[in-house]
Amino acid sequence: MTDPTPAAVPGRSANQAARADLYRRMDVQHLAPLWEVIANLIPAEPLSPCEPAFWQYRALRPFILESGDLITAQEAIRRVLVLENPGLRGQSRVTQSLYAGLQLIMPGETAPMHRHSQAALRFVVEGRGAFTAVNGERVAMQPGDFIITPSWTWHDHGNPGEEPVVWLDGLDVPLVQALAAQFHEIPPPGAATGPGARRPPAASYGNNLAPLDAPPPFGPTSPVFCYPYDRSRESLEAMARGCEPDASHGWKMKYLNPLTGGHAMPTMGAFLQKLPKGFKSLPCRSTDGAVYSVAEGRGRVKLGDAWQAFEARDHFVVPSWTSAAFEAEDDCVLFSFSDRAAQEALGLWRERRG
Ligand code: 1HN
Repeated sequence: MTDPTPAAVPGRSANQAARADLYRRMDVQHLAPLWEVIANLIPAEPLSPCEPAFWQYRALRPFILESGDLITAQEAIRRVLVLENPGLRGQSRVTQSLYAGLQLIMPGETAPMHRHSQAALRFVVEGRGAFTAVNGERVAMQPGDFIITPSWTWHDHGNPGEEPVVWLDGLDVPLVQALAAQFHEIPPPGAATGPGARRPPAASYGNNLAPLDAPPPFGPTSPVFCYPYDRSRESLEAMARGCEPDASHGWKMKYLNPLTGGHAMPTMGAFLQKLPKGFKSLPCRSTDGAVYSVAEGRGRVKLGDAWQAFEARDHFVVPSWTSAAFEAEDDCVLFSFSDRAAQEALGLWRERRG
């Protein structure tokens, strides 16, 4: 009787010992055998330690406010509670490629200016009266606004208002780290913001006009750095009046760079979608792990195998290639962001329905 398993092949164990000896001798030359690891390097489908996770805003809000009593925005630089993926603890990651956190700025505070090569996006969760400035140009932050801080632009935040203001930060920190392209700079003492050469303010791009012959002010990033919620909502409603909802995504729109028609940012895609009351989505998975912020409504999301109820201001993460399905109890509006822009640019993005 022959045993077909390789371990039973005559001479196998001697061969194994010779291999181990080879590995040991070549190790000093910093050489390793691919055949021992190749299956993990190219799995049949995306493989990631990132897990589905859910943050109920009602449960985490007291921690945000408590941090407001214990540390100032000046001292913290950025007072943020990081949404750490439970499968990636200690790494400040919400997915393999993305960072997410909830930032608090109290009335009267400012968060100091700096710039970095990592790009940031904001989605305002709670409160009015704060602003963020990009290269010295201020924009008011209202709940539901989507705001961009392009790579390597000077930015600071302030709250001259009367309420605590909280927003979701999304950054491409782990992606930039993987590429070892991290730079960070603070202004020299006493220096005013360095917006660099004079250029048209971002506000001049907000009405479907661009200065003739001017180069894009932020390279591949949208020159429009605030997408106010009321106008985004109007677009969603117009879409909903014009067509049937997609079976998986309802009515879903992406935030655009009007100069290119592509994603607003080169690394991250950001989206707003409406799920009508009673909607039950067809499950869907895609290669871009996404972070969601519930803007309006109540419903349920199926993350992998588990259903989770959500309401406005809750946050959750759908990892790469994890099936997600939605059920809307009311009309729901969901904001989300992911690394889809980078994946599409690299020809990697895939989606599978059902
Ligand atoms: C950052 O600069 C901000 O500018 C927020 O508001 C979160 C997380 C990691 C690194 C830099 C901000 C950040 C960050």
